[in-house]
Amino acid sequence: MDFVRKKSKGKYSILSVLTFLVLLIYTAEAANFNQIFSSPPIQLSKRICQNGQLFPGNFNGDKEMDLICIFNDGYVRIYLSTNNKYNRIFWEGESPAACAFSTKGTRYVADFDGDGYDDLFCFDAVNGKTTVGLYSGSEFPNELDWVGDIPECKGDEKMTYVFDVNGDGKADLACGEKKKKGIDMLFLNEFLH
Ligand SMILES: [Ca+2]
Ligand SMILES: [Ca+2]
Ligand SMILES: [Ca+2]
Repeated sequence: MDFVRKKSKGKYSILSVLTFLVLLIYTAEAANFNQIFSSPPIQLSKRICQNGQLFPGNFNGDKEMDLICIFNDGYVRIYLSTNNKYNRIFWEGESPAACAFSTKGTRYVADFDGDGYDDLFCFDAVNGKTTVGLYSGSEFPNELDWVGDIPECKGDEKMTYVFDVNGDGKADLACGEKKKKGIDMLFLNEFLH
């Protein structure tokens, strides 16, 4: 009996230790979670991009992400991140690369020439028309830098993705079919300065 009791005590103590460790892990995870957005929110002085489509992007080459707002008619506004605020319009104007030519066009904001400034890419899945407008560092020029046709990605059933596949600093294009939920084709960016 003594032997059984001793064994039983050992078993309970191991369980207690395990329970304690599990609780400790959960508590640590909860503490980490609470620290992510625990500060009070920063109130912006005005509403940004009302009725427009908003994207993060970098338009002055620093590490802070700026904002670009594109309206349906192709009008563009860029707000630089300054001390975690977006108080001032840095540049605004019309850009033919802002996807105003068709409501079916999908806009992407990424760096297509590798200069550290994000650019505009518009892909119209219906007619396959693809345009790129390169940001100069101070503005979007009033003309397109590239116009092309990518029939392989054309069609309402297709999905397009823009990201830098090979890490050369220039955004590439991937496409696939919506119903298969995956990509099956890559187009590498061959832009040369
Ligand atoms: Ca920036
Ligand atoms: Ca660029
Ligand atoms: Ca690339």
